Order: sequence, then C-alpha cells, then structure tokens
Amino acid sequence: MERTYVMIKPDGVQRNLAGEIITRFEKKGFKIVGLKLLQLNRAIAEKHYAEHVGKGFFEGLVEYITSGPVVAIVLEGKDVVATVRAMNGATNPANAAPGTVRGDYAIEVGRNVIHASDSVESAAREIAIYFSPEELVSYNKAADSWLYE
Ligand code: IDP
Ligand code: MG
Repeated sequence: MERTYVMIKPDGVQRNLAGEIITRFEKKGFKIVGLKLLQLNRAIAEKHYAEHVGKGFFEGLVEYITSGPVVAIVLEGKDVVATVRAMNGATNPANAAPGTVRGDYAIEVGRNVIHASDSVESAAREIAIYFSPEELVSYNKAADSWLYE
C-alpha cells in the first residue's frame, strides 16, 4: 500500500488546526501509520527542502518551518500521494480551491499550513528523514473492508 509524508507546519500547529486537518485524512479513509510532534532545526529543513536550497524564498522558508513545532504524519492508502496533494490544494493558497486545506485555512504562500510529498519517490525520501522503521506501524483496521473492495 502506498505511503506519503504529511507535515502540519508551525502556523497550522499555532492556529490549532492540527486536529481538524488530521480528521480530514482520517475521515477520507487514509490510515495513520506514523505520527509525532517535533521542531525542525536548520539541518533537517535543508534536507527536507533540498530542491529549494538557493532559491529566493529559501531563507524565509527555513525561518518559517523551524519557527515552532510541526506535526509529522505518515499516511497509508490507495493513491495516497496524489490524493493528499489534491486535498491540500495549490501551493499558493490564493489559487487553492475552497474545500482544500490551503483553500480553507490559508492566505499566503509563505504561511500555507501543510506539506505533503509530491511523488512516491519523494515520499520514501521524506519519510526516512523523519521516521525510523520502528516508528512506522503496519496494522489492520476493522473499516478496511468498508473502504476497499
Ligand atoms: P509544495 O509545498 O506545494 O510542494 P514547493 O514548490 O515544493 O510547494 O515549495 C515548498 C514550500 O516553500 C511551499 O509549501 C511554501 O511554504 C514555500 N514556498 C514556495 N514558493 C514560495 C514563494 O514563492 N514564496 C514563499 N514561500 C514559498
Ligand atoms: Mg514540494
């Protein structure tokens, strides 16, 4: 089953949106297989956002993402990578559709509340940054057969 890395950014935690956001993914049917709260340091931020090092917004991004605790989540489910990206909405909340996390809860690109992996390969890379194998739990839920035929 596919997995993705999701992170509620410091603004989402400070604005008390963590529970509401996690609820969206739970209600959708995706399974939480990893979950913790942590504060990123610069080294982890640079590792996570390696593709953006050197860009104009990078310093502001590091400042933002290390500014307070984040909630790190690994979700599992069919097509979970693409589906969670769609549920989060466009990177710039101004372009994010209503009903998406960013469309409903954010205004500016520099405070866009949530991260999710953009591909299966990115997900594997990002999950490994935040979770050791023992911190990820494979388990069955009674509702699985009501979600998948
Ligand atoms: P994504 O989070 O939708 O995958 P990316 O292009 O990978 O978007 O950018 C990573 C993060 O960097 C964004 O979520 C946002 O927080 C920040 N970011 C991207 N572009 C800008 C920008 O132009 N100004 C400020 N922050 C930006
Ligand atoms: Mg990205």
